[in-house]
Amino acid sequence: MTKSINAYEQDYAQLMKDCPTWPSDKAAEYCSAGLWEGLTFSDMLADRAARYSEKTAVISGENRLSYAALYDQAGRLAEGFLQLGVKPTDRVVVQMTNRYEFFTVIFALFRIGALPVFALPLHRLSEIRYLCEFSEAKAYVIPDTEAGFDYRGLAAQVKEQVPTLRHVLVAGEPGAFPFLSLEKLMKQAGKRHEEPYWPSYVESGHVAFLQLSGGSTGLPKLIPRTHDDYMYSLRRSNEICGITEQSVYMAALPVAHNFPLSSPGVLGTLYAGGTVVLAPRPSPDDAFPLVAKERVSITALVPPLALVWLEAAVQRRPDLSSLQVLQVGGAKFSAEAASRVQRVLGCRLQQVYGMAEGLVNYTRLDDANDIVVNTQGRPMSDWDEIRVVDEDDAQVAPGEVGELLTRGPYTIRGYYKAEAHNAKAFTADGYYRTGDLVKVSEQGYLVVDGRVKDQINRGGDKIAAEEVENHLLAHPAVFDASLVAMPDALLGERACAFIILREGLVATGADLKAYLRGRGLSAYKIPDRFEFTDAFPQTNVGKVSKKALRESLQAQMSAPTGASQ
Ligand code: OOB
Repeated sequence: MTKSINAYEQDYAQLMKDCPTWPSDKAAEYCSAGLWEGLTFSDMLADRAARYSEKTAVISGENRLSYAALYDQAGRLAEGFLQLGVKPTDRVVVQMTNRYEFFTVIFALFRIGALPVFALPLHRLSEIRYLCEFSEAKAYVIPDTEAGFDYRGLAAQVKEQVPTLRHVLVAGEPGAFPFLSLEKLMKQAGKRHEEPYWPSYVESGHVAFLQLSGGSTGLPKLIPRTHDDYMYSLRRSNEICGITEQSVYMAALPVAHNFPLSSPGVLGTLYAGGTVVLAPRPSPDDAFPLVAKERVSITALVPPLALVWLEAAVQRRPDLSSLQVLQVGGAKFSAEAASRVQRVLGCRLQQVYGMAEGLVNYTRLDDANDIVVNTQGRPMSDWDEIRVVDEDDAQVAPGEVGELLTRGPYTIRGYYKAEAHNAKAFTADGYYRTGDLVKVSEQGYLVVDGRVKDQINRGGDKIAAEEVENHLLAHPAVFDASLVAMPDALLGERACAFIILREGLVATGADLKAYLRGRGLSAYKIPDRFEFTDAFPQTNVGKVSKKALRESLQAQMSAPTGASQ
């Protein structure tokens, strides 16, 4: 069943061809500067398990997993995956809610050199089918049910529609579905996972997993992150955020998202030997008691949740005395709300402006209040290179607004299997075009001022306009569709779809919502509002002017009789 190590060299060579990485001179520089330390995730866990052994690594509901238990379970699952035929470089779509199995699964896959492809809990048939097909996933890992949703039903549909998908594995009960539970897989594996049985295929320069991009094009892009680059971002994030073995990090956001995963997030915490607490939901009802019970010292929220916490804390006066740092990021946090955090929650605010492609900016814990409240931080590393440019890629004057370009030791050089797109999304000298409009202060702090990418940031959830437009265009009554952001007091932005119907055909907003749901699009991508019109305003080169659409929407929304659906 298992090939010799050499046989996998070809598989790795193919994988690395599909994933553009750093030019060799840069890679050598990052190595010799000690940024890339040559550690794989599997080695990291092995080391922490030896060092921290019985210390609690992960708390999730009634389950408390020690470092030793996490290592042991990951090892047994790894053996189980190998026995199923999952081999180095194979892709496995992992859609996990905030349960401890997220960790046993991903460390199992890291160990055999298979690549987790991170899906989000809210993803549905449309997204998962695409991820499985595009990554040619061999397996798909799900929870049984969560928050009233049965992932097994979704997986049954995916399995039927994606013939290359061989296995569905369930955290919890497979029920009547013909899927294998992780527990059973682990039991079957027995003891063979113990050293020195394990061959080591995995190198720290290899791609460790594929992360999902927020996207701005029709189909989501996959982000290849290596052990070396990600580990560096964890180590540096830990330094900035003061994460040590005493830290208790609570993941309130979905754990597979890059922010709670690595900034410094759950992986940074495990790197430091701290304790991870998984909140089933981020609401004050669920999260406040957990903070008090487990003495949580740091957590991360998107702005709308931070607003909800601020509101709830004023009313309930919860015990948040252990909380030292609240990180807020994923979307712009208003200065007004930012200025209330310390007073209301009794902890330090840290603004985090990051992206799954790499670059993460933090305000520092000892920064003056003015900086913490009014900026989105500065790059975590002196090795991050940033440029702020105008439409012709010319550098703007200091302090002026322009698009942020970046490259560095943990920012990707290209998406997975996306040659044509990469040519546009990266400059010839390897800078990633973030699509964000920023200005940089004299001290090097960034303020996010808007965006040029065609994306809606719905309270941290990213919606690629083109993806939703393509689904709408498939409706027989829709002649043209254009999705734009509309301002929202809680979420920052929501999505509005402008629709031109085909002559003589009718469809209401409710019809189109139902249609999108029927196509398996996840709920957060379903437009919040529909506007029907006869024509779209155009730019002078004849493209749809989304700016004009946004302006007409604003005008309607502020008009006293503005109709909405
Ligand atoms: C994080 O990652 P993604 O990949 O979901 O989204 C990245 C985009 C950025 O390009 C920017 O448009 C927006 O999200 N964004 C912010 C922001 N943080 C992210 N816009 C304004 N202010 C902020 N603080 O969202 C992410 C990844 C790692 C850490 C934190 C966030």
